[in-house]
Amino acid sequence: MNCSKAHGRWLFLGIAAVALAMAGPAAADWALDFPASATELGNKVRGLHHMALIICVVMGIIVFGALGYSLVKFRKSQGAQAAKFSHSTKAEIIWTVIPVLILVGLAIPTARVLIEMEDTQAADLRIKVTGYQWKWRYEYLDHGISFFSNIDDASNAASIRGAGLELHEHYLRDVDKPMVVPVGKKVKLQLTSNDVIHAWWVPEFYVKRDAVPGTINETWFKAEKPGTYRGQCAELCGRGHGFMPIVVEVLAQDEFDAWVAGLTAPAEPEPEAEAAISQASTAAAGGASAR
Ligand SMILES: [Cu+2]
Repeated sequence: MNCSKAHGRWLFLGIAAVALAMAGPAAADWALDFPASATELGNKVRGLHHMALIICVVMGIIVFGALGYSLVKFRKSQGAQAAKFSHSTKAEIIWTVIPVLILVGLAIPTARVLIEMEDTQAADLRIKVTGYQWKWRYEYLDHGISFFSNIDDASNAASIRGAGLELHEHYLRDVDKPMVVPVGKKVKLQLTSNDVIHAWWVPEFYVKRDAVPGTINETWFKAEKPGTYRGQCAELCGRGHGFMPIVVEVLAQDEFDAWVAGLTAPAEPEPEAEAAISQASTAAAGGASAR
């Protein structure tokens, strides 16, 4: 095979690879950046990431720019002569002090946000979150409410191979009973697991924490506006890992109170059941007096 033929083949393979990469459906809905945050703390985390990224990019441009400039400007073919010195106290001080200043500049705001992230004190609401293969259990420690949150029936039915069912908008991202919280309130989560390690993750809250058996991990969030927020288990936990979504419903305080009242109100007995009970107790009393 001659050289130009080999070049042609490589060129063709290169063009085909680029065309394939651009043609996929993923290219249509790609996006940059993290999701918009639904919490104030999430905004701080996002801002921190952006700040660090900008510093890294600026440093990269300066360092690689200087490197590239030196390689081109002082190349041997231009008659450049290498400097002969082996130590320079001035240069060493500069390249020690500048990185230290950059790192301290990054560390101070980072530590501030990390401390805030870990501060679960003074919460308005406490929820114990337990991971199960493959569902979540939410226990409202201040309200005596507890329930399992399973993947929704429609997703479950459609996920069966060959079912031929249409996939709905929130396929694999919907549950039968979501976690419900009030807006603008600090919600403390206490996470653990019943079996293997899971992780509770809602991207818009910027919260992702492992649920480990035998351990309680804590985290918190305070949603700023009502709405439905979705997440999923973020720790590979077995066959059904992709089938344990998380949905958090953020409601206004009065709606939340109504939701709590609906779950905690004692169930009224059915009229027939009531009649049957009173009949049974009359019969029991009669039986007792006859004895
Ligand atoms: Cu899991």
